[in-house]
Amino acid sequence: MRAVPYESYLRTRRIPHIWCPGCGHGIVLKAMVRAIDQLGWKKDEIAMVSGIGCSGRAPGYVDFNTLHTTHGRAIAFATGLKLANPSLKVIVVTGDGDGIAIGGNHMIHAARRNLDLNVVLFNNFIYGMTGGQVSPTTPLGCSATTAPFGNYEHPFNIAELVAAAGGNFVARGTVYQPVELEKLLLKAFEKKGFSFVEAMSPCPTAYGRRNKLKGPVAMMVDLKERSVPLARAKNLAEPELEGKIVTGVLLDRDKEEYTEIYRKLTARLGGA
Ligand SMILES: Cc1ncc(C[n+]2csc(CCOP(=O)(O)OP(=O)(O)O)c2C)c(N)n1
Ligand code: SF4
Repeated sequence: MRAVPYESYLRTRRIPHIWCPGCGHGIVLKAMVRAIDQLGWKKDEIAMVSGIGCSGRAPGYVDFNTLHTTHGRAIAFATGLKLANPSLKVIVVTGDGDGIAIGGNHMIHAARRNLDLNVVLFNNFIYGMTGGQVSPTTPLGCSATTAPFGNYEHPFNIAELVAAAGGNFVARGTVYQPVELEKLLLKAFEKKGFSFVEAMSPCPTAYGRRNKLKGPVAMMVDLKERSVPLARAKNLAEPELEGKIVTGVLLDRDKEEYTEIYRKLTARLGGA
């Protein structure tokens, strides 16, 4: 059988993966690997770092330099890695729990510093790995093991949070539109400075079953119906955007990158 072009990036001996049937995480990983393949990056120049969660398992399946760290600390490890070796292309894979609950402070400060990291957050609205607890993106009223009568907390709009914190690039895509997602990832990976892609990825097991979304296909249809490209969203009033997922490039700018500022400072002080 003919190998797909990006297959050399995969640790095929680790497959089958652990993700449930219908989980969106594999689609996000495939879009990432296809984007990397288009960029022609060599395996050894990439470091993929994750925390803990179903999303955090992604680096186990790719043949890059990989680091599976502790829950919420992927960005902290990635920061050290990037500062020690700025030539590495450092990609962080995280979940809505890992990246924006326990790891939220690392996220906003890495964005503020505009450190040259490529962060991909797999947003499935729930703590998938631990069986379905509320996360900071669980929609109001939705059911979770820790909210049996419905979630009574407002969720974060993660992409807007990160854009407000700093960084150079913020985008949002869904696994229902994998080609579009791949294009967004490609742009993010090419960007110097902090880039962030929020990839909406269904969790049929811990979120869908509990929220009357009857299976992976229904969850895909839900993503399709709720997605609105940014260009169209700009013509809609706020109430019309309630519950919608705005997709596309939400922020693209060119602030000076952190390791460059740092190197300039150390050079001025007579360091290496
Ligand atoms: C310090 C610490 N606290 C809690 C946990 C338990 N834990 C493991 S994964 C996880 C949540 C994962 O959710 P998310 O990051 O959204 O990823 P998903 O599994 O949904 O992809 C939690 C709470 C842990 N491993 N370490
Ligand atoms: S529990 Fe949810 S997030 Fe985890 S592998 Fe299964 S479907 Fe995916």
